[in-house]
Amino acid sequence: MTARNLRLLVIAAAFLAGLVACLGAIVTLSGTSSSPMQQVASIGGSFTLVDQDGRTVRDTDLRGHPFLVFFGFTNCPDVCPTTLFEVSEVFRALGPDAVGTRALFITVDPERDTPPVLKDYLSNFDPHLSGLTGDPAAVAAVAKAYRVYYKKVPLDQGGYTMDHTAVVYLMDKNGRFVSPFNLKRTTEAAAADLRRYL
Ligand SMILES: [Cu+2]
Repeated sequence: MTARNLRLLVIAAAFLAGLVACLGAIVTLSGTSSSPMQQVASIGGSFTLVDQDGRTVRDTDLRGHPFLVFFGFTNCPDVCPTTLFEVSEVFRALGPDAVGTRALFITVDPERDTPPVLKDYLSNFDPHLSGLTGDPAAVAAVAKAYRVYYKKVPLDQGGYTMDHTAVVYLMDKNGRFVSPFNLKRTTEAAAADLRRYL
């Protein structure tokens, strides 16, 4: 690589970092403001999916409960199990208050993540976590509503993995987006934050 190319690369990286920082600031600001930006306010919405026990779950079933939502897939090697573990720790810290809230793990890989697969996978985590799946169109619609990107990526050795957005969303008891939910803090601080919305 020439010095010029390297410099261009550094400039591009700095630009992208700035862009990400800006977006983060927008999301954070509108999380606390009473007049959220239209775009951010429209995160979330109605859905009809199926949980790990084969029961139909609609967004309206969650009214009255703040909830966390994140998207992933059971074959995920790293980010998803880490997130599920961290969310499980938050629910454990909530103690009896955990019954007033929920966490939804929505698969972006409905082809492989059927209800029995989700049930088996979630047995490793806190029981307040629900795994949701559905037909590919229903999953695509809910991902779009949450502005989640996901894409199938073929593997060299055959099969595939999934690229996906790894944001955990905090939704209030009316199903409205509050802010991204920060898990990179103490479990107690995260639990206290969630408790405020009960
Ligand atoms: Cu993942």
